Amino acid sequence: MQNRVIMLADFDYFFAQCEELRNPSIKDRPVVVGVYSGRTEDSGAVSTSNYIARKYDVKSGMPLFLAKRKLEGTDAVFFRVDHGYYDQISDRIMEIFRGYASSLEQVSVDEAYLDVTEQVEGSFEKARDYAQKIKADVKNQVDISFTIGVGPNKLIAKIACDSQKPDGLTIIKPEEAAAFLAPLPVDRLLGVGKKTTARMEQMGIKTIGDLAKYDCQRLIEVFGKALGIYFHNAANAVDNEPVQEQGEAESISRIGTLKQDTRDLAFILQKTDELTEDIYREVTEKNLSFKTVSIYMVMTDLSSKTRSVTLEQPAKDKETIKRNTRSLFEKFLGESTLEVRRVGVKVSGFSREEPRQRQLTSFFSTE
Ligand code: DCP
Ligand code: CA
Ligand code: CA
Repeated sequence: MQNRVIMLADFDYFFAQCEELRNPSIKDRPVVVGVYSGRTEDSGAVSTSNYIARKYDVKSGMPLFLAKRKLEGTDAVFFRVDHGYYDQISDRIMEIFRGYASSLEQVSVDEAYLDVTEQVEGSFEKARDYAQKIKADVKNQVDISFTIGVGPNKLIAKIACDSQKPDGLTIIKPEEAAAFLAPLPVDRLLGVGKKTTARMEQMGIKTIGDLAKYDCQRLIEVFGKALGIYFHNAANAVDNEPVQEQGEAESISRIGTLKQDTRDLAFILQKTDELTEDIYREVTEKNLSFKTVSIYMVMTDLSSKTRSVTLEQPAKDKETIKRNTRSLFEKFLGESTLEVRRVGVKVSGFSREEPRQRQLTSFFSTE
């Protein structure tokens, strides 16, 4: 088998970068995104922060009051998490990635594996240019930066990606992989937590290199067959897991910026009809029916809103999207006095239409 070329892309300081994207003037200030519990003004935890805030020792998971204290005297800005908005940005980038890979496996809102073996003809030299091209394309279209790790498998791509952030690009060729892993502590491997680290330390195993040389039979005795073999292979940079789609997309959406801020329904619908054309194309390609239509808007004061309607029957036609988008906007404009700056349309609640004929055939086929 030809060697594989696998990439892991991980968006830089993602939630905070999204906030910078819609408020460009804050880019050179410390930015903190928090989950506010609502008990008191400052109770809650830091979700993430930009790299300027990290210089002040602000970390994910830290209580917000502590982050505030560390940033005292600076012009830091704090935001409340807005998952709807981050998902929209993420969806747009994943859609771009899809065009660059034979298969795409999204692992979280800000991470995806791309199998690009065919696209770069198995060459790690070509992979460097290819990765730069993907970065530039996303920068151009969405204006978000991210870090890429490239390796012969998912394991190496992931560890390569973690080794230099932000806006990094680390390429580990197959012949370099074992030496790259060797000096790292064992807990850098997926599945090696606190307990396993302690147990391995008792056995004299500290680094991945130690683990690679350790007798595989003995590992199986201590950790069981499956885990023992996995540790042995992983430490030796062996990982044959394919890059796999994680099932169907849960929604298809598009957003766009209006030429000017407005409350004019016709002007808004002109834009959403454009977005709908695009959504409809994808829905048709994937042969999906949807049960929910949603609209999304960012107002002049940069607050964002969504509204949804659930259909009585699953639908798959363009008119249903347009008609529901229209009535959602009509209703929304009646409730708000602000002007609209960006708009989005989303369909979700998918089912896949399978012709009856085919269901029967596959039922009777035995291969
Ligand atoms: N996140 C969170 N709470 C945490 C860790 C992360 O809410 N304890 C959220 C916010 C992050 C997003 O998940 O933006 C992605 O997590 P990452 O670990 O990839 O961290 P970032 O993208 O923020 O930063 P980095 O540049 O280090 O990847
Ligand atoms: Ca990230
Ligand atoms: Ca991540």
